[in-house]
Parts: sequence; structure tokens; C-alpha cells
Amino acid sequence: MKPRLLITRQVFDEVIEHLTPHFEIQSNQADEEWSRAELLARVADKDALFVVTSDRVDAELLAAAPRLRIVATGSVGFNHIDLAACAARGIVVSNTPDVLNEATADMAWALLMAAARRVCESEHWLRAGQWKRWAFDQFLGADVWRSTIGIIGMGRIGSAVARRARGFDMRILYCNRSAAPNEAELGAQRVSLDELLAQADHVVLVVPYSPATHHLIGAEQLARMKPTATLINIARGGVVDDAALAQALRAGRPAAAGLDVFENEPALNPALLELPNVALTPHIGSATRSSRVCMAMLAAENLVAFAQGRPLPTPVGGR
Ligand code: 8YV
Repeated sequence: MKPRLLITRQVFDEVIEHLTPHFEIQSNQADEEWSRAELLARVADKDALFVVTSDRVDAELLAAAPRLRIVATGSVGFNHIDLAACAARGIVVSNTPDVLNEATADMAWALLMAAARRVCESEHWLRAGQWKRWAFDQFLGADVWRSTIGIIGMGRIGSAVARRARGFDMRILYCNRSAAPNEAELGAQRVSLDELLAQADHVVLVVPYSPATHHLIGAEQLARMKPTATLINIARGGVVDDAALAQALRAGRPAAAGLDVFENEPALNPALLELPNVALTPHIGSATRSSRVCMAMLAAENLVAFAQGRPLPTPVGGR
């Protein structure tokens, strides 16, 4: 008998086709919103689970899923999964590294440019019919070309952000637990978080969320930034204290922000919605068709490898 697989969200048809020979699948192609109780009921008789970042895989879920052997998340981030609880049960976990690096780095740049050059703010003003005449000082923004970028977290996505910064002739600072092996190739200089915040014109967050990075950027850190700086968060909600950021943006320091991820998303802090100097997107960092298909397909590859008794291509915790 084929192992039973639960897929919590709608996925591309080709992914279902790829999985069908190997699993008895319960999918959610209608993309219904399942309550927690429904999710727990559906996982009760499953051997395998395909989740996304909004599905919390914790001790409660594992207790409801006595047969579960593998959790494949269609994301690079895995802070929604209790790895220790999975390991204690012998459940393997996979994620989708690399395939989303370039799309996510592009998104960091989309937000950086939008925040620095006030793209969203001026567009809203224009749409509201307020553009009556041109003026020298209209919507003056921050320079990007030849400015200093500060990248917090120089992993695979951070490096992709840095590579793009070279095209803008930028000075590249970064902050990371260890020196990046590609530091020289990127022309990047490792500095402390405080130094980075003090010197960068554009601060980009690319660190995974963990208890160690919870509110890494709060009121104190925001106050260290240049008043003209921008802050970009494409990492995870919770890395930034959103309430403190809203307060800082209201006071004009930093000058602007670009946010793709939020604390408690999709119910983001209402104060952010009121502010003109923040560009907001609904967690679409990896949202290009090719990137999302590759992510879903990589999750499927891990599930198929599990079904065939092969090593997982991208287990969490290293290949
Ligand atoms: C996902 C992400 O698209 O991969 C991640 O960690 O945050 C996004 O790229 C999203 O979270 C779907 O699971």
C-alpha cells in the first residue's frame, strides 16, 4: 500500500502528478482554509505531510499524527516546525533551499528601490489626483547608486542581494555569525551589527527567524540607523519589532522601510498601514512562477525520495 500524504495547500498540477505514483494523496486543490482542528483531524492517518510556513508543526500536531514519518515544507524557512519534537519521534524534515535565492534577492531590491525612491508613496499621491505641477523638491528620496548597503545575514540569499549591489557600485557591509567564504569575491566587509546600522544607507535583513533573532531590530537598533536610511525586511516577521518600527517611521528615522514579512502576518500591525513611508507587500519574496514551481517540486522530490527509501535531497540540518 502507498503511504498516505496530506498536502495542506493548493499546489501546481505537475507537482500532484509527480507525487501521484508514490502516494495516496489528500490534497487541498480548492485551497480551502482549514481550521487547526480540521488540520489535526486530516493528518491523523497520514504518513507524510506537505506544509507551508503558515502551518504550525508542533508537539500538538505530532501527537495527532501517530503515523507521521516525514514533513516537507515548501519553503526555505522552517521556524514553523518544531525540529526537536520531530527528531524525538524520528520524523524527517525537508525544506527548499537555493531555488528561491534569486527571486527573493530581486524582491529585496524591489523593496529597497521602492522605499529609497518613494515609489509607493508617490504613486498613491498621484492616484489620489494630487499631482498638479512638477517641483524640484517633489518626493526627494535617497541615493542608491554608490551608497552603502548593510546586509544582515550573508547566507545564500544575502549573497545574491550583495551581487546585485555591485552593479550599483555600492559599498557592501554585512553582519553574520561567521565570515562569508565569498567575502572577497563580493567585495563585502564584515562589521558588527552596531557598525552596520550606523554606516549603512540601506539595511537589508536576510536572517532566518529563531529565538536568537527575535526582535533583532527594535527601538534601540532603529535609533542607531542614519535618519536618511531605509530598512528592508524580506527575512521573517519577528526579526523586526514592528510596533517599534512603526513608531520610528512615524518619527522619520529611518526615513523609509520596505517590508515583505510581518509579525503575526497576515494580520499586520495596523500602524504600518497608516504610514506613507513604508512599502508593503504580502510575503511575495519568492513569488515568481518558476521559483514557486521549483520550491513545490523540490518539496515533492523530498517526499518521493522518502517513499522510495532514498536519502532526502534537501533535509533540514544539512545534506
Ligand atoms: C514562501 C518563505 O513562499 O521560503 C520561505 O521561507 O518565506 C517564502 O518564500 C512562503 O513562506 C510559503 O511557504
